[in-house]
Amino acid sequence: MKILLATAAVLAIGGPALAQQHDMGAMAGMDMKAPAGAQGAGVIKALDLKAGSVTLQHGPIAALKWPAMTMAFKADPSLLKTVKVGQKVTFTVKPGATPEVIAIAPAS
Ligand SMILES: [Cu+2]
Repeated sequence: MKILLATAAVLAIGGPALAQQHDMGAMAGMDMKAPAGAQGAGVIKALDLKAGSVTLQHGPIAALKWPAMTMAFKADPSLLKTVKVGQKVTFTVKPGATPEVIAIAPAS
């Protein structure tokens, strides 16, 4: 009987511990993706869904050491269907030779 109780206790502890490990694995995956994007906020000045570009008047992006400016970014046209010119947005930039907006959403 004592052995059965001990086994039950191990299983009870083991359940949440395994769940925690799983969460930590997911977080590790997110950490690996983090350097690929920097968060910014700004206003949409122009959209070109055919060319796949968005012009943003954005605030400073500390993670990239960018000052505030107005510039055009590459963006997947499907991302740009959810926003419009004049709208305040938050966005994620993947820096590079041609900086790309990889996520964009109306600012709440
Ligand atoms: Cu810029």
